[in-house]
Amino acid sequence: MSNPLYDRLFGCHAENEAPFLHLVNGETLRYRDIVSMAARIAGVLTEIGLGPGDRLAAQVEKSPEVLALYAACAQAGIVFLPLNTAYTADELAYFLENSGAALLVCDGSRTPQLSPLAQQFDAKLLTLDADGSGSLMDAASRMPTTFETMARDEDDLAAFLYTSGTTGRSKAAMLSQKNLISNAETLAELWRFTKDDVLLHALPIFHTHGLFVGTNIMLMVGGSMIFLPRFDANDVVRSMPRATSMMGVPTFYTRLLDDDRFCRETARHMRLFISGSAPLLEETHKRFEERTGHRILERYGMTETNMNTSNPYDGERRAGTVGFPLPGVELKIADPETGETLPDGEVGQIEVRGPNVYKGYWRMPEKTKAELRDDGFFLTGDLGVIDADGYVRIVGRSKDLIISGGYNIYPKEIELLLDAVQGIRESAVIGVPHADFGETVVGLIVAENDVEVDLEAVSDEVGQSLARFKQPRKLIQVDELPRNAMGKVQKNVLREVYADLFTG
Ligand code: MCA
Ligand code: AMP
Repeated sequence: MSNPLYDRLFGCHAENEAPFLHLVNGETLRYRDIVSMAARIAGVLTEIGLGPGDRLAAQVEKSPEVLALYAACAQAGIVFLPLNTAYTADELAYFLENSGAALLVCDGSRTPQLSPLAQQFDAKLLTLDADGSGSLMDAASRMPTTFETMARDEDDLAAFLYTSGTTGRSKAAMLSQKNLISNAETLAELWRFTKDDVLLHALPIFHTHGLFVGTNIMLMVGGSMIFLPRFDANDVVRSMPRATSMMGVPTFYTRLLDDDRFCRETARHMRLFISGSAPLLEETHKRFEERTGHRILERYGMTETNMNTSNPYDGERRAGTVGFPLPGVELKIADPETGETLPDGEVGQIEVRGPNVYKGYWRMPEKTKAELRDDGFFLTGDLGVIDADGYVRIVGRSKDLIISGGYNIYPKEIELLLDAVQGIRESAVIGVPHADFGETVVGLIVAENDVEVDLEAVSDEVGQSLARFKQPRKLIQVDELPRNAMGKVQKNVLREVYADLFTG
């Protein structure tokens, strides 16, 4: 029976003896090991009642078992919904309720907090710890190593990824099998990945970058990955001589450049360095080339679209640009107000269309309508321009978004929490330059009746329900917020005033 995603990424490796994952403890897992582990897990999932179209939410540390869980979902037709490990129980409650997940898989240490939530939202709960132990794998060990693959169509849903929004509510981007397959196929070819490649994998696997770009490409070509639990400069420098390629957010590259051990010799065997998820400074691009002789290949994507553009493999990798639209992807620059296409050289909103573009937001038809045109073009909220040679340059954002270390943070979500604190009249959250994370979060607050606010207490209060990476690094009390004639808060003014807070 056909199931394109499972067949292309996993089923084809059922007999493959080649290495798939090299772990920090020196162990190597072969492709066939992951495929049989996936079959056992799929057995567990169906036994407890999950079937095609059901959602499985997973908030778990990075481990080979998580990739097997992803494979199991594909094989059983279940929608895989990975969640950032930094999310708090409050954040989880929203995701469980909104997605209607039938099962939550979480780290054992979080069971006391998450078990009541799972009950509240009628989801079953199984555990999976970073070392692969827990109730999921216990049950899996009693299952057969084969599982009859569920028939699926390439238009069927494969995954949900939550992405926050300018209104403060997260939306689940629905990704089809085709979205994932088409993008991995295109990128593998464009970036010349083969089974001989060894990808240095230090990204999290709960986002597009680490899962659908890095991992899917390697699965598609049958290459292997040095699978690090997280980015740690020591481990990366030590492992790099055994790798051929790496994908990272700009913070990976600035951290490597800050490390004296990272030199030309470390990167001698490398074929390709790729950067994305946030803007790579031209200065970083230049310093990296000076240090290693390699020009980083920058690309541009989104949760809703996977990858849209890439600098060329051969040809000039132009610093400060995200390259050309991928084969099969249409990209235009449009007037943000009228939607009319603008001539090359003019700044406007980037819109994209292609097999990579998602199916809409789960149970949010109005939000889908606002961002996905009837003709299939998706409004990215990024402002860009196409230069005379066809390179796309991202020059800003029409959406109010902060990107810190590759994680997206929507100010609105934090402002709503700050505004709800007793004694706070209003707030504005902005991103300011930060040497390590690119941007970081600053909150400006105005008190009721000009009373002096206990900023530490406010920070603790909002911290209860916000993942650490979203929490303002600094809160500042101000008398008032600057506004334009329409009464709208002028965040650009605030960004200028506080520009040097972390870099000055
Ligand atoms: C960790 N912290 C952060 C971040 N990460 N704070 C702000 N921004 C972050 N990104 C917090 C920690 O909780 C900790 O808090 C403190 O900062 C310092 O932690 P540190 O050990 O330095 O952090 P780390 O564990 O080394 O992580 C930094 C990192 C990591 C390596 C940059 O955030 C990372 O791997 N980012 C990649 C994200 C990613 O994959 N994005 C792709 C999204 P405290 O000490 O106070 O407790 S997909 C996407 O964007 C699109 C589709 C695309 O185009 O790819
Ligand atoms: P996400 O919501 O995590 O999918 O983040 C997508 C956003 O990340 C895009 O809309 C861009 O604003 C940003 N982004 C991704 N890649 C790049 C890049 N190479 N340069 C600048 N911004 C990027």
